[in-house]
Amino acid sequence: MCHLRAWILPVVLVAFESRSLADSPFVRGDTNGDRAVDITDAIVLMQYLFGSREVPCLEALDVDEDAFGSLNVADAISLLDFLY
Ligand SMILES: [Ca+2]
Ligand SMILES: [Ca+2]
Repeated sequence: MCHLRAWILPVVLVAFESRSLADSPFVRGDTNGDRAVDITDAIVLMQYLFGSREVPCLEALDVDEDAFGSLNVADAISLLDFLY
């Protein structure tokens, strides 16, 4: 029984590690693609909305995950609400 546990635990840990943030295709709200979500992302989102910036992943900008997947000021407000 102990041998079974010793074998299962590393497999479970590897399974959880494989779902880490680094392996996900994008982080919702990480608008600049640096794998962190902070105030810079809200600024980048607003810059994108007003046409002065390109972003690496449009899905990351849909912070509020509305039914239509639309990108607008509500996403920036949701991001700021999440941060503060
Ligand atoms: Ca970021
Ligand atoms: Ca949205």
